[in-house]
Amino acid sequence: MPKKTTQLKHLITSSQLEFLMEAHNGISAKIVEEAGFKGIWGSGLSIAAQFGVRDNNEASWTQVLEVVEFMADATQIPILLDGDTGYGDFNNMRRLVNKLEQRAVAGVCIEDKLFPKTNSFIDGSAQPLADIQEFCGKIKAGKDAQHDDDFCIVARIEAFIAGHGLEAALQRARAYQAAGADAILIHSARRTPYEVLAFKQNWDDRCPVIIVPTKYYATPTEVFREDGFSIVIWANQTLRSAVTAMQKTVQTIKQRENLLAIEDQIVPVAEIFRLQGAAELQKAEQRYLPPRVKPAAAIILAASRGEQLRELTATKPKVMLEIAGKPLLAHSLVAYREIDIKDITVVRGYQKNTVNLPGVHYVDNDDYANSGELLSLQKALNAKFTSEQDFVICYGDILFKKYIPAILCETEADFVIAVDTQWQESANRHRLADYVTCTQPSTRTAFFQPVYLTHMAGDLAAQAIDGEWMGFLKVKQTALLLLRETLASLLADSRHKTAKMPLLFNTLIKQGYQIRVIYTTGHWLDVDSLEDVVNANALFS
Ligand code: SPV
Ligand code: MG
Repeated sequence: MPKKTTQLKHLITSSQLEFLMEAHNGISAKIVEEAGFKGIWGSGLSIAAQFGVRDNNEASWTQVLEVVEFMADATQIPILLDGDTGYGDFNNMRRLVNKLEQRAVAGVCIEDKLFPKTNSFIDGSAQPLADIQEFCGKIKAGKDAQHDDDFCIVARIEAFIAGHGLEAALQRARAYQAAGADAILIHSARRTPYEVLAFKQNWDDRCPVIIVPTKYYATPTEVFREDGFSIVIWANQTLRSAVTAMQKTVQTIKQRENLLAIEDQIVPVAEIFRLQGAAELQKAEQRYLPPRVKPAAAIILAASRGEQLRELTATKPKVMLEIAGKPLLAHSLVAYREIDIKDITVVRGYQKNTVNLPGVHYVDNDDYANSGELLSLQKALNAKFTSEQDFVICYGDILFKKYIPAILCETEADFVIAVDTQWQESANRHRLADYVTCTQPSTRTAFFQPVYLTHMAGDLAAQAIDGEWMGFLKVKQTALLLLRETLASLLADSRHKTAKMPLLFNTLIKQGYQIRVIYTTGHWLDVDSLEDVVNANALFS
């Protein structure tokens, strides 16, 4: 595609009638381009209006420059900026031309009035015109300043607007053309095109002539084509139609206090995203950003009653027992959410209707009385899990510090478990616990080398024990299939219906898979007995 300056030059010099359509910001420029226009009119009136100020140089020239830069960034077609009077004398004009070139604006049109100017349609005859020689100097300075030979400077003649006749307009036009103008814009505020037609017929085609038929809009475009005009500028209809639409929409919303009446009349938000090029950014993100890791999910196994707690669990399972003012399960939910695990599935069974904390997915194991943890886990996996995220499996009846699941999530391995080195406490109290033997005991070297589980059981000999499993298992997304298959083959054997998690671990190990161990010490509590409930409350007091 040719440079924008070259494109504009071609439009101006082509032998056929061309059109520039007004735009006043990035999105309107894009809309003009998508409609198929070959060029854009950066209207001074419209740019001022979108700022909410008057067309009297109230917006500074650098503010206009900012807007036109957004317009140029948003489009591939050339922009002819309405540069008013050049915002000063010849020196300001030179700087303007350079700045426009730097911002990929293809050309500028300056009008022979005085700074600060007023829009031609507001009391035009009262507006003094520039001195011809002074204006010629401005054109020359602009042409001398441009670095790109194809940058265009259009000289706009306001003689008709100011009430002067054809001869005055032609005299100015000749002088401006001789000073180097690439085209003449002959402006008129009449309802009929006769002024501009007379100008064109007497001009002798010394250089291309541009018109703005805002007031003589009823003239068939064929007339302009036949008379050999170079460009017609539709100077402000984009802005005006936007104002019509905005007024209608906001008035309706104000009256109805509801969006129903307008929703189908306006573009969807998706269309705004398209115009902004949101899809390109998404593609670029895939290319340049590190892959986005979906936060881990959690599965909390909470189907059993907790018989040891007797009457405390007569009407609700132990995960719903109050500890420090809220259900035991709620403590887990808080901890997980604090480490950004928000996708939480709870498997419930006993008195399931009482397990009703908000913001979690529930999966029911209605056969809780005759089944074990592996079946509950299988139900959870079947219910919702896909291999898009890692997940942590844990029991619902434990209290823990959030760093424990957090460390598991950060550990790069298919299966990771947390093991408490203070296993003697449980052993001394003769409580049920899952003890582990590992590839190394917890020592300084174990801190630097990965440790793996070799066996897990409730009845290991004391000398074989390296710690107690805390009830947490992190599974990497890539190991989901393996976990599903292993569970399926175990549970296909009806003897395993009541099986617990250690069977899963030992089976995986037997099959040659590794279960990484993270040693930590304390900071968790398994709530199994009345004594545990008391201790748990004490933890928070
Ligand atoms: C503009 O669009 O700002 C113009 C053209 O200068 S007109 O408003 O028709 O004078
Ligand atoms: Mg203007």
